[in-house]
Amino acid sequence: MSEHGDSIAAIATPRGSGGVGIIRVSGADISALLENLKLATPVPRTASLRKIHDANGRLIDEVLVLYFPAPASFTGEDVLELQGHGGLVIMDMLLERVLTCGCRQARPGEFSERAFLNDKLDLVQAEAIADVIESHSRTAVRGAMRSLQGDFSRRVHSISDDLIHLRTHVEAYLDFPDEEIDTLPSEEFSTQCQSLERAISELLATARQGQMLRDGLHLVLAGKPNAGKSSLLNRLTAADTAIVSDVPGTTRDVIRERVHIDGIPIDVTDTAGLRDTADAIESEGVARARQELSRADRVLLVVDDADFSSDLLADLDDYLHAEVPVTVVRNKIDLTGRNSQIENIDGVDIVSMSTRTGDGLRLLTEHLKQVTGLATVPEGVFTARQRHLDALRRALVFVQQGRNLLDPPRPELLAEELRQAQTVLGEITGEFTSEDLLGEIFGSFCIGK
Ligand SMILES: Nc1nc2c(ncn2[C@@H]2O[C@H](COP(=O)(O)OP(=O)(O)OP(=O)(O)O)[C@@H](O)[C@H]2O)c(=O)[nH]1
Ligand SMILES: [Mg+2]
Repeated sequence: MSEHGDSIAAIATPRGSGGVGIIRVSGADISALLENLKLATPVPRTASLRKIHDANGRLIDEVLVLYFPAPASFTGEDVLELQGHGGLVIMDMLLERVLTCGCRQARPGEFSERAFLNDKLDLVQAEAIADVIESHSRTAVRGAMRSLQGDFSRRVHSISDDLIHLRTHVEAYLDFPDEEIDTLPSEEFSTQCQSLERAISELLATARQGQMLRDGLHLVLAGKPNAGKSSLLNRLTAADTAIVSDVPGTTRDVIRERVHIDGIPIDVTDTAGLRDTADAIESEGVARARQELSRADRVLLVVDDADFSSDLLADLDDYLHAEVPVTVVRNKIDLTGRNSQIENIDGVDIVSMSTRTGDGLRLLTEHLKQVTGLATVPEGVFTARQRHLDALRRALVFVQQGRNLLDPPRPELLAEELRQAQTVLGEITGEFTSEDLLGEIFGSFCIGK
């Protein structure tokens, strides 16, 4: 942690061979390190070519040195970057040399953690760094960059400011004797709470899209044996991912693949066909399928069009969870002669298609894009994480509960609910956070970040 201010070092570029490899160092004071490395203090923010020698004076590498003195650096401390030749061994030799000259190896995410602790970034922005690096689509990169630039944080702050304003107003009434409480402008408070609720709900909706953009839609393929689930997985991944055969009960293991549909990440999970079976292994497969069904964002219920009937759907109902939305796929229309189409019958989306010919596949993928809410990615969507959504939901509940305490007026309780709402919002940007949470967030970063 930064309160120690000790110097940390890590290889900041990926392990492997490349033109350039970078060693990053950060510390409250790196003058001792420079001295031990026999480097004259470099001109700040100017590249200079320097030789790095080992303890015996043998040349290790000639490197470009960049020096960012505190506080104008990424971490807010003195930062030194050594750009050497990007080879596995030479990078290890350089790092080892730096480590013996008064640094310790950085923990994963420790540079970003110091940047956060020194107020260079808030928590949302620090998380966005990881998201930018891990993004698998251009849309996700743009979303993560918006979070990194502070778009998400600004909206949290704006709600937080309104909350503080209302709190101050409400708290002004707390010291009033009971008889004067009648003067409490309950209606005005109620209106302000409602406008806060609206603002939080709107932010929640955008953040939900952002979370989908980052984590993807968790889609589970389910249905009777032989319906064509594995064939559909192979179509969606455009690869021979799962074994397909006309033997019912072919798939037993849960198979997960990530696909991108026009840049939208979708985690597709293929499962064992749902049926009662005496086969112990298949039965375990069905148990695992059930488990997957409970965790899905959406289920694609694949049925052989020849068997399609409302009875069949009712039959499978037992495996499904009321809160998980379902799209029915009437597969194998090449055999039944049905047209590919998408319909909504009694609120259930039904796609008719053939995984064999690919007819109707586009209807399905367009439908999946629609349900992610990312079909037309609105300008301004930013990446978000589950923990942000949880915090926004909790903040919303506190404000709603507060508003319910206005009739009869209980300003002290309202003030408490608003205080809690503000604390929860502060958890998003990191104004209020536990050591544990910070450890969890930064621990998931890679070393050198
Ligand atoms: N004609 C036709 N055959 C299909 C289609 N989709 C799948 N099949 C065939 O149906 C059989 C079963 O396909 P799978 O994809 O293995 O079915 P599954 O639902 O994964 O089956 P289990 O893993 O046993 O639960 C295979 O012989 C496929 O070639 C389709 O659209 N048209
Ligand atoms: Mg299968």
